[in-house]
Amino acid sequence: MSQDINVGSHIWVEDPELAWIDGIVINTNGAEAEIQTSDVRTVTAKLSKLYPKDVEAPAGGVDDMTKLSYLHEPAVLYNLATRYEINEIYTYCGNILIAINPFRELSHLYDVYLMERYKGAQLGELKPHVFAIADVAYRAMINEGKSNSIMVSGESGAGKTETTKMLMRYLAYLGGHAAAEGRTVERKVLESNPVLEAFGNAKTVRNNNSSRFGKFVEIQFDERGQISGAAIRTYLLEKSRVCQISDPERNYHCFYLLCAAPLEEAIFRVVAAILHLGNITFARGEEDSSILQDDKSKFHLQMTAELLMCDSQALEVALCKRVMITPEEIIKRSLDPLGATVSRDGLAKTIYSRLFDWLVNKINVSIGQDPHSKCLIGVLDIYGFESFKTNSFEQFCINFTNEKLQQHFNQHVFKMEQALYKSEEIDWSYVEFVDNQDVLDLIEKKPGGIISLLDEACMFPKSTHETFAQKLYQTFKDHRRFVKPKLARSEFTVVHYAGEVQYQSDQFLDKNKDYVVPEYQDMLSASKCSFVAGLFPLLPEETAKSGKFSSIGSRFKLQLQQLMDILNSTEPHYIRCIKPNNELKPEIFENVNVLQQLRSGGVLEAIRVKCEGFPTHRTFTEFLNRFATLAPEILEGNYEENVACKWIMEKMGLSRYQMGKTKIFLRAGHMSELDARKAKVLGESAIVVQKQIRSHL
Ligand code: AOV
Ligand code: MG
Repeated sequence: MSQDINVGSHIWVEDPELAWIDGIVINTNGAEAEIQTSDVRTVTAKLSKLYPKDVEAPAGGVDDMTKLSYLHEPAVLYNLATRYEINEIYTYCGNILIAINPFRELSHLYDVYLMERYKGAQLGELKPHVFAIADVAYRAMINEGKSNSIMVSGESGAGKTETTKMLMRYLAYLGGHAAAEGRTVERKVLESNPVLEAFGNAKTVRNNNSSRFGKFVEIQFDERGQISGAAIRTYLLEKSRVCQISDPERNYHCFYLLCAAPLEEAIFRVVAAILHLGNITFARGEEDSSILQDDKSKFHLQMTAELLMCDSQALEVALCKRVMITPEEIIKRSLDPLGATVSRDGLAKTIYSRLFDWLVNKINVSIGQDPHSKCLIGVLDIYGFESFKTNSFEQFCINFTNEKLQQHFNQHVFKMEQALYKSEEIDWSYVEFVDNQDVLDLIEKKPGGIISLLDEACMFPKSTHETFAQKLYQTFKDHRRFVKPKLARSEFTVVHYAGEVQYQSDQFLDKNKDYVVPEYQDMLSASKCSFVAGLFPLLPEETAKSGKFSSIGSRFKLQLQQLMDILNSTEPHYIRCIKPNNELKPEIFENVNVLQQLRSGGVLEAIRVKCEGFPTHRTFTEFLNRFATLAPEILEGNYEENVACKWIMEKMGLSRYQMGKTKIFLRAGHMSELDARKAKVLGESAIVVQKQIRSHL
């Protein structure tokens, strides 16, 4: 860039506070430049660190990054900031949509009138919008008979869940049953959102309505393109929140809803029981045993038992004692108050997660699946990358998920694009990008990855979190994505694609064990409330006895792999949500913060690939099937397919495309241009035919 920079040049220069600031070069010695910044300061910087500023850039920014005349980090950032200021929260980057959280109602953006306008419109014809992405996915599914998926990503509070709801509303609009009576499938799908949010969302420091579970909604369509069923899959609900919250965070919304308006219904019995359960406290009894602390605790125990319709005596024993089975005998060991508290929390978490799974299942049954559906659109709303002061097993799993999705994104945008160019032998110089396969290996490789080592530790009775951490330090001492923090005894750091995260391993072992204490299992499956008993179905004799360890981490890994398999069989679309500030307030756009998200989400790299590359490719046959009408003369002659494709492009005056071995590669904008021409030609010929018909009448 530096060769174009002289005295008088308008440039961007790095700034510690604003990330980038614009200015004019007032002096240069060939290696460095003196710059007057727009906030009237004089700074010096290396020429190689400066970027040219487009002085003719449109005042309101551009709606697609690929239209920027200078494509670099400051231009991208400035474009987003400019647009955000005038409430343009959506911007394309080729066919990726960037959505910046407005933190204010923009209801005019989502009304039915607008939905109607986006219906069938070409991408880029109207302003960038979530509806446009959903529309593209829907058309692609109809036209190509292939499943599509829309992946919404971004950090906590960036707007993923809100975006997902808009997508679902629009898809329901497109595939809805206009004149149907009663509650249609699409209504039920939409109505599932508030229920899931009540039980799966909570206030956190990052987001007042943070999803504490991952969600993949699979909307099934019939051959007429109407919604015929749906399935909601959920991932890893954060169970610990039921018993452990740090101010100012809150527990799941449903607990407060219950307090605000007590409801009869079996579900709320269970929610209320969990609340009472949490109020039971223990004091030290004889020797190392524990007893209920006071009359209040006795009352709460009584209430819990009543609500769960189980025996209060059995509940008390189950909380305070633990049955130990040794080869010789069965002993009942007393738990000390701390042990009893841990046991109480374990029970609360188990009941809550069973309740959540039950709800999801109930919703799925009520919506109904279409076993004949061949095409679906999947919408993925999964927890964003998290890095807190203390990060535990939950953050580990969440960040693992994000690594997986990042790889999918990388693979799609970068690897597949490049591999294709290469196999088609078209001219393409490689674009560097950060691959994260090494982090994934570190986490999930079998054997030897962190999850495997954690499972081993869980199965070995003598291990503690410290021995587990030591094992990690030993195994990964030379891994470039693993760091042992200074003086650490049980913490470890993973260098994720989006930054370093330090994990506290102390609860990893407990949290990885998926285990229901048999006493609880027996007590609850014997509940007189059929709903409660139903949450704890009797286990087959062997599984109950063997006490075999089942690992949450490994099961989650498997679930994630299944999700990736589904995603890999679809045509993906991406929406990158950005959180403009950490105050959760409108009109604040923090440059450094946004830039970090653009970098870590791979948006900047994707922009480069998209612009430099060829966003659309079609086999020669596909291309001719679609556009032969533009040059009917080629149907007469006996041309080779690639010659015919070239002919069409030249006839339309389009250049800078490339011919591969089997495919034609189009630049951004070519496809819509061709489609528009085709529509015009078809319109004209329809008029001719109509005229002919009329003349015969
Ligand atoms: P998240 O899903 O990405 O976080 P949400 O979708 O819950 O984030 O968005 C957080 C909040 O931002 C919402 O409650 C809204 O107040 C506001 N918001 C987001 N998008 C819009 C929009 N398009 N228009 C108006 N307000 C919006 V998490 O689930 O925490 O990762 O785990
Ligand atoms: Mg969310």
